[in-house]
Amino acid sequence: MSARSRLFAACLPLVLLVGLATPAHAETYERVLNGTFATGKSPWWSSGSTPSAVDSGRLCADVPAGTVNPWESMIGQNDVPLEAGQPYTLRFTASATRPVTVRAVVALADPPSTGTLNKPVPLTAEPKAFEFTGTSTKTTTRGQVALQAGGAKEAYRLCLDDVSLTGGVVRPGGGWDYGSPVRVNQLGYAASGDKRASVVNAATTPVAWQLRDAAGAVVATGTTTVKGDDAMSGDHVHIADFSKVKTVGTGYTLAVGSDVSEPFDIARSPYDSLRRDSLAYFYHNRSGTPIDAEHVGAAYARPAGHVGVAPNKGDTSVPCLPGTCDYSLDVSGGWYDAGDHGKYVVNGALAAWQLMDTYERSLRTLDFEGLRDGLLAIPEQANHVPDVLDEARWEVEFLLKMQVPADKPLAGMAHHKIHDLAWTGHPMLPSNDPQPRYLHAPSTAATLNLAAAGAQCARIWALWDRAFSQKCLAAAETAWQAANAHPDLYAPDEDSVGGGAYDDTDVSDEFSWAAAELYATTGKRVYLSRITTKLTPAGFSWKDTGALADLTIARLPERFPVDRVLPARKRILSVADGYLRDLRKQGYPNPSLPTDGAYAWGSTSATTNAAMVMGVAYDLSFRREYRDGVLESMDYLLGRNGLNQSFVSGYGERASHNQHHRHWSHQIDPALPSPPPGSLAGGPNSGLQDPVAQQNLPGCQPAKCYIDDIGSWSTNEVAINWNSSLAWVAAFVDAR
Ligand code: 9MR
Repeated sequence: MSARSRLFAACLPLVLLVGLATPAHAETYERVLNGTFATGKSPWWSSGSTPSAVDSGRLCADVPAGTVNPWESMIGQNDVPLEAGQPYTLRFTASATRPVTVRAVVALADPPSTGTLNKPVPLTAEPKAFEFTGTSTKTTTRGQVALQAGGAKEAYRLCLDDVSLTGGVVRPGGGWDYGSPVRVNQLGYAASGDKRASVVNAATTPVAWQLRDAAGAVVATGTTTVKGDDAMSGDHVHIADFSKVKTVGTGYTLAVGSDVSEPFDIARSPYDSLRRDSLAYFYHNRSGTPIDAEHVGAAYARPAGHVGVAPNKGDTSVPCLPGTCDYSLDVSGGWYDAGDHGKYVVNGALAAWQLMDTYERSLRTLDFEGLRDGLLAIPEQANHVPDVLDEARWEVEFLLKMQVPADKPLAGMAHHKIHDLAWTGHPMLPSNDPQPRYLHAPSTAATLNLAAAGAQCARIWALWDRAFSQKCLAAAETAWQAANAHPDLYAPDEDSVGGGAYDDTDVSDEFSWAAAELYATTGKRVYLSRITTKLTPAGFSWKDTGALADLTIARLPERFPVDRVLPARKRILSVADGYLRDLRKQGYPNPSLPTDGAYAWGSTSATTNAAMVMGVAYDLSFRREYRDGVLESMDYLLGRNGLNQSFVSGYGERASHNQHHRHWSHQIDPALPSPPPGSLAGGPNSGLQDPVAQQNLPGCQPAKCYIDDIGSWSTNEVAINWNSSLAWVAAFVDAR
């Protein structure tokens, strides 16, 4: 069940009540998106056999002859919410270039495809308006509105306009129930750390709280402090502080009146398994190798993806997108970026860098667990190299393959990305992906990120594998030179069919970060003057890497001039102070407080990246408040938030488990697994860029713009750069 269906099940009595009290058709909530095609085709689709496009403001489809069943040729829209027992009215205008009868259908998108209505629609060349009614027998977020045109004797053109489906009593964006108003870290609190809960409560004076053990006995009491209105969530919040309790135990709950939190632990090492699970994410998503049951268990084992075994085209010889170059490269391996099967150098280099930085931190802070061979269940678990490095190398090897060979035009640059020609549907195991895949044109940003990760790789691997280290260094320096020769090859934002764009038209930050890494590794003065960026409260992301220069300097102070080191340290402490202030002033402890009041795509990674900066500040200063800030950021991620939601699968009673992923697709195919433990959902995103978010979240407060539904790629995807950040922070909070 999706979170929303669970919610509907939970509020069924309420819905029924409202339903009974409401005369049929009293509510005219619109349930289809873009029914006039004013904003183009999306989110409408048509069957593979039935090409369609918007033509003079209508959606027109070329229906082929030769299909048998009505559903073999369709135009439709998915993710339409339906409520059991509610009447719906479907209206539309349609025409056909031959006199035909098609069917108008409102039904569940997935088997058993239970229907709300299924009516014959006689069409002629003259556009005609139709109206049908029906009652839904199911409550679902996965309804479908479609015209079924299969079975045509001769081909014709079908056009559709002004589609509307009205009905239901739950206001679009409404009907949410977030469970207990007492919000805790649903995994648990470190016995030695602060322990706070956020409580949604309208009272303007403190209220009493009780901490209960697993048997229900009260072990501590106190009163809240009133935090007041929380801008990002819209909640009126109190804070309950039970830091004084240090007794280790499981099954604690916090009660405020009759409101009781989800259960949680107080533990000496609550993050021991998250540290490993957040890193295991990467093996699960390796491309070009079978994922062995011996390492992941039978449910997650799968054949190698994209190795050239049909129906895959294989990444072993991938041609350039026509018109960009005229060769093919072996770009097998690496990690799939996210819920899709694309592989992107900009993002891959950042994720690999963050894993390698986790290693460098472990080395410098003598965190032996982080250096352990055998930390992870991966094929390299007994090769006498720290597993976190083995995992990062899997990606770095791929990044190196993306570099343009010396004898080709733009030699030394890195191809921006490789991905499918068209988006594939769900579910789709990597080994079943039938799409042609192409190398996209080289970009300066990809080249510089390769230079940065390559330089870091060279430094780190000098200790473990000299030949690989030298290979990384050569690639990094070549990339640097190539980027300087071609400083403005930007990846375009419109290149986002079949894969993400990762577009960026300002690469001054990438130059600076690459220069910092290259200087740290080589000590060559030419790089020093090219470090031009600073850490600011805006932090860093795949697009903005300038802040990473300061993190590299702080990581390796002995390699930089002191007049670079001192200001970098100062900035890190001051930005971390700002994150702490932002965390403390809010009702929920998120160190990332966007200045524009909107959460961006992947907002949980803004949280983990801010936590990483606080972690580095702790390493520089040993000031406990920074460590507390990182721990409290974990509280936010693991349930102490406006949604009472843990964004990490497998961690917490109300944890995300329907993240957008091509084969962790249990929500749509029970034979497939849910995301494995330790997979971070992108989280609240004010942009609502996908139809599921648009259907279920309009009008949401920024901190509540999230739905745990596989169709919501803009709020609920997973991605390597988000999990690499979670892995860094999980290692930090786990380390002694
Ligand atoms: O993380 C990316 C986010 O910052 C962008 O706003 C978004 C749209 O361009 O793309 C995100 O990255 C996605 C990528 O383009 C394709 N693979 C999945 C990534 C995570 O959603």
